Amino acid sequence: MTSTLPRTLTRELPQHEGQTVRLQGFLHARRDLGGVQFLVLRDVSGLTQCVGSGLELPLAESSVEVVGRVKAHPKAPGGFEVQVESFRVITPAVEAPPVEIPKMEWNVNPETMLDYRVVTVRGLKERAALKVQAELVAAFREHLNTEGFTEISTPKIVSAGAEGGANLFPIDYFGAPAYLAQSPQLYKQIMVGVFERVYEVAPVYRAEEHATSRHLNEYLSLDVELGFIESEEDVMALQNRLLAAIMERLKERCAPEFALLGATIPDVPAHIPRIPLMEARQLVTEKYGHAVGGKDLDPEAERLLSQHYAETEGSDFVFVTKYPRAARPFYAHPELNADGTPNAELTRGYDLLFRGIEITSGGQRIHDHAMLLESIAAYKLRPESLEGYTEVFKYGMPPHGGFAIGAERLTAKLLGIANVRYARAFPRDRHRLTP
Ligand code: AMO
Repeated sequence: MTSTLPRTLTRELPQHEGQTVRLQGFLHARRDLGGVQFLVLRDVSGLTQCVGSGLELPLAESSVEVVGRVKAHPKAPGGFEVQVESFRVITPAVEAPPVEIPKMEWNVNPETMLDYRVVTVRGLKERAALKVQAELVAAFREHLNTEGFTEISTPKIVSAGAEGGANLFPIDYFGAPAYLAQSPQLYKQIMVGVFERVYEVAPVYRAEEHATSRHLNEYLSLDVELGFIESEEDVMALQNRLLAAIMERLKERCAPEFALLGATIPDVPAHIPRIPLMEARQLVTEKYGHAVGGKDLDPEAERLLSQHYAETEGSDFVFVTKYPRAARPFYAHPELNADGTPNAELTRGYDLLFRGIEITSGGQRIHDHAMLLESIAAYKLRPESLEGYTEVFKYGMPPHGGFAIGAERLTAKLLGIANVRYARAFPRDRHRLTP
């Protein structure tokens, strides 16, 4: 009674050699060779080659069911083939897909790939990138849970920006002005007063007008904040442990995805190298002759600094520390002078570079109420617009800090994907609101 067989997944075939199994999935590819038909069924766990004859095959991407015997076959994907005993169309495709999924090549005609994303996202490489990101997020949660963190959920409709700058999306909130949240920054700090150690996994919104390979208008922010710290060193040490745990889990669970994309999982050094921003700018200029513009590192400087640490210390990661006040938001804690007074120029803010690109900003935050109000004034922000936030600093907020990882940037760099848009299922960019 084949219909009562439980569903078998492609990855389980080796356990069923010689037995009859029932597979369900999508018709990935089909070929007719003089009366013998080959069909490739794609399920969540991989591809199964099935062989039959006299079958009426539907259009590609139809969902189908195959009942058949499992036979070892060294040339088939996964080393097993299924000899079809019965074949059934579950839901037929009513049109041929606009792109042939098995022939799709990564980043070939990227706009078409994104226009037809509802189908192209089924591609093996496309879904591998999203699978790796899902595991990465799971590892993020898992590790932070073991360190006593609590997951929070903060508003995405807000009354003021958190990061400064003009990249806010305005919305109409029942006639009142509001914005899509740029970052959970202010709320995650407030929640340190509740749980001491918190994290959030949620999309954030940035109205960046420019189209680059590293900017999205909606991206997944992996946010962390922890209280009772001594300095930003505690925050960097946590991020170091977290990254090691994430890479461990990816090694355990995503080897096939990395192999498919020809990418390698980095080793995370026990102590990721650190360099103050000012020294980093100098190093890049002296060693590579690159004059760094602005107050931060420009993309070329990030690439060169990463190259330096890969070559000299074998590290794919480097923390750039002690950011100048001019390159940090109002909430960044000042660096302290030897006598304990606040330094007017430098902060305890840092960035983390990974394989040539910034994947994180973080640091210690101001927790002293008076110092925070002074900083808001110095940045010429309207204190009334931040009252809901500054209020909490009247009530014993401990020294705290945290960071945010851009999930798409980390995923893209891990997998050698050239544009962050391919590290998101349905990217939003300047010209793309659908699908
Ligand atoms: P920041 O604005 O630097 O810091 O953002 C943190 C990280 O988010 C990623 N990122 C982006 N990814 C894709 N598209 C974008 N437009 C984009 N903008 C930023 C980057 C970046 O390093 N509140 C602070 C974090 C903190 O201090 O905790 C913040 O949001 O990987």
